[in-house]
Parts: sequence; structure tokens; C-alpha cells
Amino acid sequence: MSTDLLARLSSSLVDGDPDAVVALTREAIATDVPPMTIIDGGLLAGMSIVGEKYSCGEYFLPHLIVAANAMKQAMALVEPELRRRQQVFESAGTVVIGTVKGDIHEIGKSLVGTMLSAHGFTVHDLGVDVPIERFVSAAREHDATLVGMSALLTTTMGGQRKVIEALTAAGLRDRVKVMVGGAPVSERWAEQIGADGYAEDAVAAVALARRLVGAGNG
Ligand code: B12
Repeated sequence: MSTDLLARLSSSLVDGDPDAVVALTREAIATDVPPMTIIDGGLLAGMSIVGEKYSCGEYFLPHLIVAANAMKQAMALVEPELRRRQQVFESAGTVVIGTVKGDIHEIGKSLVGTMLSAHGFTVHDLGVDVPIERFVSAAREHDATLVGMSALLTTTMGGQRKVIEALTAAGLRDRVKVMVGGAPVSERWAEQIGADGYAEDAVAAVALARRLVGAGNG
């Protein structure tokens, strides 16, 4: 019964059991549950509970990481199914994300990227130590709706401003929203450098991204 299977899939994500998430996703595909139903009724349902638990302090970062990785593994199984059935998986928006030049901290940036991808965004992760021009060329190449920049060092956060300036100089700033994050970054900093938003963690980043692309829920 697909409803029971989806409930178990959602619970396994909430319980942080990646093996069960993968096994139940495979079972759902094998029993012909439509891919979008697997995503909405199982994976995203579980992920939103994880997000709520994190926001209210019941869950901590490790729970988020485990769930996000499990979701990523499950999405890798579901996405080919979506394509096979020629269902168009409507992306919530296209995000180019990376850690700015001179900075090799990747955990937070990757978590934000994974969470965005888990919530329907198409994510191009440029990695760490990303040169200014690379953000600009990737935004153009992928026709990005959003550029996300991470900086964990006070010495590298200025790179976020430089990327915004470069996006403006390249004539892309009107087309792309910019969000920034990282431990030393703040709402105030985002305003100072002319970013469109700041989020303190990956859950808030998803809400912010949705708000910036006009998908609500932010
Ligand atoms: C792990 C770590 C490292 C690892 C990184 C490994 C890796 N693969 O990423 C290593 C050991 C390599 C490292 C190196 C260094 N580190 Co370090 N590092 C840390 C540490 C302990 C944790 C960072 C982390 O991963 N946190 C967990 C993640 C999940 O949290 P997060 O990154 O903040 O991300 C969340 C939010 O910020 C937000 N977010 C993040 N990015 C984005 C992007 C967007 C768009 C949005 C919306 C949101 C968002 O959402 C994320 C998820 O919830 C921090 C301490 C700290 N409290 O931050 C120091 C810290 C950042 N490091 C520090 C320093 C000084 C260094 C070094 C210079 C040390 C040295 N002398 O070599 C080097 C710099 C190397 C370089 N050039 O980048 C300092 C920075 C001080 C400062 N203010 O500048 C810190 C604060 C430690 C300290 N208290 O002194 N580091």
C-alpha cells in the first residue's frame, strides 16, 4: 500500500536511517509509485519534519546532515525515473553556489546546496576557493536565478561584495538574486554589500531561496 510505504519513507528520513531511506525509495520505484509522489509524499514530507525539529531545537546539525545526505541518495534514484517517465521535474529555480576565493570551508556550503537540491532547486556547486569570475561565468552559463556565496573567514567575506560588483558589471545583477551566508556573515553585512538576503543556516537558506524566487514559504 503506497500510503504506508510513503509514511515509512518519511519516518526513515526523520529517524536518520539512510539505508532504510534508500531501500524504501527502491521499493517505491519497484512498486510503481509515481516519482513525484515519492518526492512529495515521502522525501519532502520527511525533510520538512526534520527542518521543523531542527528549527525548534529538538534536532541538531548532525541530524540535518544525515537526513540531507539520505535525501540526496534517494533523489539520485528517483531523478532517472522522472526522466524515464518524461515527467518534467519543475525546478524551483537554478542556484549557483560556492565558497568564495581564499576560503576552503565547505561543510556549510555543501549542506546548503544539498538542502536546496532536496527542496527542488537545480544546484550547481562550484566548490571552494571559487574565483570571482567563476561565479559570474557560472551564473551566465546556467542562467541562474540565484547565486549563493559562503564565507567562513573575516578575511574572505569581502569576496562576496566583489562577486556582487562583478555580477553588476557583467549586467547580470537584475536577473539574479544573491544570498550570502557563513559564520561571520550577518543580515547587516548582507545589506551593506547589496545582497538580497542572508540566512544563518541551511533550513533558513531554503526558506530564503524560496522567498527570493517568489515561491513563497519564506
Ligand atoms: C571545520 C573548520 C575548518 C576546516 C574546514 C574543513 C572543510 N572541509 O570544510 C579546516 C580545518 C580546513 C579549517 C581551516 C581553517 N580555518 Co576553520 N573552521 C572550521 C570550524 C571548526 C567549523 C566550520 C564548519 O564546518 N561548521 C559547520 C557548518 C555546517 O556551519 P557553517 O559553515 O557556519 O554553515 C552554516 C551557516 O553558516 C550557513 N551557511 C554557510 N554557507 C552559506 C551560504 C549561503 C549562501 C547561505 C544562505 C548560508 C550559508 O548555513 C550552514 C549550514 O547550517 C570553524 C568554527 C566555526 N564555529 O565556524 C572554524 C573557523 C571558521 N576557521 C577559522 C580559521 C581561522 C581557519 C584557518 C585560517 C586556520 C588556519 N590557521 O589555517 C583555516 C583557513 C583555511 C582557508 N583558507 O579557508 C576561524 C575563522 C575566524 C575568522 N573569523 O576569520 C573559525 C571561526 C575558528 C575560530 N573560532 O577561530 N577550518
